[in-house]
Amino acid sequence: MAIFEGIDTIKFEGAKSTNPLAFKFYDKDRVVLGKKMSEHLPFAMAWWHNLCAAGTDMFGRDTAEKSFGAVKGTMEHAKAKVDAGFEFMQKLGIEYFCFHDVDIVPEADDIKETNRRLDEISDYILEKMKGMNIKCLWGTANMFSNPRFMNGAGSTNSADVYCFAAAQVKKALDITVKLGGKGYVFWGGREGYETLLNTDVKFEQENIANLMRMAVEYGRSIGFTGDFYIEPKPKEPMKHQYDFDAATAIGFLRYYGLDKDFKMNIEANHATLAGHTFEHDLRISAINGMLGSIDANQGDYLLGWDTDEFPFDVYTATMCMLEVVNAGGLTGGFNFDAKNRRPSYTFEDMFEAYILGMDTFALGLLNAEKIINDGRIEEFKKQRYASFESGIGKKIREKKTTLEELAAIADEMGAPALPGSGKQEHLEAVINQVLFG
Ligand code: XLS
Ligand code: NI
Ligand code: NI
Repeated sequence: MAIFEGIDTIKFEGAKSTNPLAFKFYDKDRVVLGKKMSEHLPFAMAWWHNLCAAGTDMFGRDTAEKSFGAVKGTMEHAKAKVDAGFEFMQKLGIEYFCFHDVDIVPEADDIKETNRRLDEISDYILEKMKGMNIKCLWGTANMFSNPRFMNGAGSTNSADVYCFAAAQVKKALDITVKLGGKGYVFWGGREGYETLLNTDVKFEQENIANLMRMAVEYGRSIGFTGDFYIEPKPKEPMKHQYDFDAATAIGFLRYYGLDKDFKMNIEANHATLAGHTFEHDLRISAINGMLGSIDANQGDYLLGWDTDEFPFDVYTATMCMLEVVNAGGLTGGFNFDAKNRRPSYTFEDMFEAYILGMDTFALGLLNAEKIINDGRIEEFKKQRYASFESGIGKKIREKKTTLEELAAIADEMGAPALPGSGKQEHLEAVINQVLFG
C-alpha cells in the first residue's frame, strides 16, 4: 500500500506547466554538454531530514506527521521509513540516499543491540534495493546527538567515548559497504571547542586524524573502494569547529597524510557560514583534486545558522554547476541536506521541496551550459593573464626566474602600467544577458 497516496510519479512537464507536482526544468534524459541531465546530477535523499525530522525546533514540537503508520521509536517505524523513503525516491526518480546510523534505526542503550538492529534494517533495505535503481551514496555515523559526545567524538577528552566513536564508525562502515555506498562522510559535528581554557587543540586534532586513519585502514580491509569525505563547517554546534572550510580541511588531511583517501563533501550552507560563497569552497576543493560530493541546500543571509533550506537561488546553482562541470563532475552526488520549513508540514510539501531543489539544479546546469557555450567569461579570464604567456611572464609561469632578475627588470621599467580593468560589472552584465537574453 502506498504511503504517499494520491501522489503519482513526478514527470517532466516543461517550463509552462502549472502542475505543482511536475518538473519544470529537470528533464532527466535531456542531453546537456554531452551527458544526460541525470548523469550530471546524481541526486540523493537525506534520510534524516526527509524521513526523520518533523519540524521540531528550539521553541516547538513536531508539525509534520512522519510516523508512516507505525509507532515511533520501534523497528516497525524504522521499516516504515524505509518503505516511505523508497516510495518517495522512486516517485521522484532519485537514485541515491544518504544516512546516519541512527537515522535508520532507533538507538538502543547497548551498542550490541543497536548493531543488531542495523543488521536487520540493512537486510530490509537491501531487499528493497533489488530490482530498483536506488543506491546508497554515502553513510556516516551520528557522533553528535547522544550526550556522550558533548565534547566531541574524535576530539573527546574521554578515552571511553573515543572507543565508542570508533565502534560506531566501524559499524557505519560495515553498513555502508553492505549497501554498496560510494562514500563515507565525516562531518565533525562536535569536533571543535568552546574555550581554550579547557582544550588541548593539538591533541584533539591528532586524535581526530587517528580515528580517520583507523577508519581508512578498516574500510579498505573490508573492501570499501569509495571515497572518504570531510564535510567542512565553521561553527554550530561548537563555536570553533576544526574543519572550518575546504582550505582548512584540505590542509589538515595533507598534514596527516590522509589526502589520498579523502575528498570534500561541500555543503552550500556551511560554505556561507564560513564567510565564503558556495562556489568558493567548490573551487578550492576542485583545484586540490578533492571535489567529491555536495550537500545541496542553501542558507539565509539574514540568519547566522545552518537553516538547511531547499536550493532556490538559481544564480548560486549556476555558479555551482559551472564549478562542477569544469571540474569534470563529482565522484559523489547532490545530497539534499535540506528540510521543509516548519509550516510546510504536508506530504505534498515534501515532494514540492525536492522538485524545487531538482529544478533549481537543472536550471543551474542549463545556465552553465549557456555560459560555457557563450565563451566570453572564459575568454576574458584567459586574456586577463595574457602577460604570463610570453616574455618574462612566461618565464615566471615556468618558475625559471630569480628575485634578482625580476628586480632588475623592475628597475628598468619605471612605474609599471596598471594591470587592466577587472570589468566585474561588464562580466555580470554578460551573465544576465546570457541567462535572460
Ligand atoms: C550538519 C551536517 C550533517 C552532515 C552529516 O550540519 O550538514 O547533516 O551532512 O552528518
Ligand atoms: Ni550536510
Ligand atoms: Ni549542515
